[in-house]
Amino acid sequence: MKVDILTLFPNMFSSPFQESILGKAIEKGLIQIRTINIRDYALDKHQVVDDTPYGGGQGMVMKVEPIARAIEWVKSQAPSAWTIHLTPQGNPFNQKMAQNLSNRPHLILLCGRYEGIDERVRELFVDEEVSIGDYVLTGGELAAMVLIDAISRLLPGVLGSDRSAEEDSFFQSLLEYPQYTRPSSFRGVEVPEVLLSGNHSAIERWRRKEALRRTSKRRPDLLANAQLSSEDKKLLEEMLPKKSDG
Ligand code: 4GX
Repeated sequence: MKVDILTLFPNMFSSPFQESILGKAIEKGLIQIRTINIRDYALDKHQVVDDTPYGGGQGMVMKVEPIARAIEWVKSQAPSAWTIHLTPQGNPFNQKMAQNLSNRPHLILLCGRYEGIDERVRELFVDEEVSIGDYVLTGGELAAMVLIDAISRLLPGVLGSDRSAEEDSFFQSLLEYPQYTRPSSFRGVEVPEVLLSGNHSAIERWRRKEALRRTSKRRPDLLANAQLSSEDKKLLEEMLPKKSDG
């Protein structure tokens, strides 16, 4: 997958993409990321990219021409690239969107600053607006990184192959079950006995039940949309609330 990031702050992207899983994916060529400085596409000699809003009001608005020229430059190489604007006005980002976007060969991520971008950018060049949540960032850069991180781990070869299979089916749209590793006792808190039992079907059942417990307690909205088997419904019914779930 190719990703072009249009930003006024390309340096923000250097270290997150050098580390760990994302760094390896880039090294392996599974994902190609470029940053494009919108300022390089400004037309005047002072490379101005913002201006005061028509109608008055606070702050500055990103000018249409530099963004238009930057997008058109990318599109001249990749006409079918899909252009996303990161903004709190967009569709809320979720795993389903990450999955759909992971099938696109080329993304353009447009990161705005100030009070936003001239509306004509959206009208003429943007295919989709995406929000990573109901809070206000200082710019779209961190939101773009969130998208890239969530999408990259779904690309073939980025994680172990067995990982994605599990995610797809059984545990989709449930919260995760609790995890433990050694030691089996820490400051008087014991690892649940079943996990030490070696009884794999009992372990599976316990994990499913704990995932259901957490989801019903913390995110009942997710449970309403989950595909539950009759066994799941039985597990939910026999469940007593646990103190540790609040
Ligand atoms: N999920 N921001 C965009 C500039 C801006 C201001 C007003 C449009 C209108 C964000 C988010 C986010 C901060 C990116 C403001 N754009 N992006 N930026 N939440 O908060 O994606």
